[in-house]
Amino acid sequence: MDNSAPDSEFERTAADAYKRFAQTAAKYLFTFRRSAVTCGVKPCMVFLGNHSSGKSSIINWVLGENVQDTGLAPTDDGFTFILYGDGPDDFHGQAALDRLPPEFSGLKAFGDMFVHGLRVKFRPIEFLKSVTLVDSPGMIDSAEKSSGRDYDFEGVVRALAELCDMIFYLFDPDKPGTTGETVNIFAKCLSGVKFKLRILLNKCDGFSSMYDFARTYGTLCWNLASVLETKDMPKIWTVYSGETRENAPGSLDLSDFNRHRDEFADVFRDAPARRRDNLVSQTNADFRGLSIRMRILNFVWRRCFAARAAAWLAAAVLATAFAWFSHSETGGWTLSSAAMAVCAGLVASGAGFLAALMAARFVRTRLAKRIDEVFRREYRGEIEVGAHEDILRTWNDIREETAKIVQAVPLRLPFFGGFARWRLEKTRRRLEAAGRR
Ligand SMILES: Nc1nc2c(ncn2[C@@H]2O[C@H](COP(=O)(O)OP(=O)(O)OP(=O)(O)O)[C@@H](O)[C@H]2O)c(=O)[nH]1
Ligand SMILES: [Mg+2]
Repeated sequence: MDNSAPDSEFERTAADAYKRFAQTAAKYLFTFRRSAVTCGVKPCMVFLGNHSSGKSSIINWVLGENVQDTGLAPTDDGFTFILYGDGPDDFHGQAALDRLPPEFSGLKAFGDMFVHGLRVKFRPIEFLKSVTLVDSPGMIDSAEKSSGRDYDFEGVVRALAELCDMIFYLFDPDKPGTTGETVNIFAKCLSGVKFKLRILLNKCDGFSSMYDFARTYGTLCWNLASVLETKDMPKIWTVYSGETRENAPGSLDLSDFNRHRDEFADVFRDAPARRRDNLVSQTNADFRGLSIRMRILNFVWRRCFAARAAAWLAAAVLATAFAWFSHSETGGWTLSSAAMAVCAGLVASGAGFLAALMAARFVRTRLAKRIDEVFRREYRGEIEVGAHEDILRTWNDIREETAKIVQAVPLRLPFFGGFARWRLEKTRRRLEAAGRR
């Protein structure tokens, strides 16, 4: 099945960089948001929203064919990828996962229950030659019994939000942003990827009056304001799916909704450029994040090394002092004084070992508590010259995890960590340059 688009030089450079630095990332316990880049993969659009908000219907409308089932009751219970294929072919579960581009292979980590619900549909539809669509199960209020999911739904949404190039978030007039799960997803899963978000108020053909529409639109804006951190109101496309409707006598004029629908359909034309932009910004964020993590952990490692060395040195001095004392007290080496010196040496080296352990632990606890200070100290130069917006944002994303690692996880880092970071920086600059071309 042909699911490829023309390779770009940037994709190849990025794919190569991810492969080369996978081991380094593992050493520094850094998880890339995008574990791999598959060259030539099509832009991917995911549809999220309340149950019955019309996700599947709008996908069918975009495709011009009824690919997805629709209905009033919660219809989709798993995620469905719709890709281009020579003939109609449906796959479920593990077979579906195996047919996804390798970029999505990390989804396996969400467990069997997620994989069981996964579907891949191949359709010979021209539109799918340029994009891949993902339909999702509708979000349900957590107060309702049926909202209990047997896999980490928010985790899957977060992973898809990272991997996909555009996120369409649908609301319908019945539930304009009032569902608990919707609020959660906005607050937790979409932070950092809101630039990919497109908000749709669907089923606009159902409004009976302007008053009705204004109240719903107002409620949606009110609810969004509490979860979106931006000061500006994002654009909300007011759309509906299905055939273009004529204005019914005495009902709301639909012409503006028709215009918005056309604008929404145009968004897909821009998809390849969007994928490239997303890849560029994601790889930048990934490699910048790894570089910061390396610099901070290398610093901590150096400090621990120094503390351990100091503890051992103290133990050695102690052992020598004991030996010297027993030698001078007895006026020369006797069997008993030599035995005493050996015993003192052993005790001192045991104490040295313990002291080294404790010193390293003390240093790590102290540095974990002052992790921001460590960061500011290491990045003093960059912060002083003012080119620090991106660095600060990336640090904000990884600081909590970095502090936990500094505090608790054993560090087995290379002695010349600075060299590995130099190599990484070189690759990062090459990626930046390739992204600008
Ligand atoms: N009037 C109107 N009804 C719509 C529109 N879109 C969907 N519907 C209806 O809304 C109901 C739910 O539509 P679906 O497309 O199944 O919604 P969904 O978001 O995929 O639902 P789940 O898969 O259960 O989350 C169906 O009965 C559709 O006919 C629309 O634009 N206008
Ligand atoms: Mg559906």
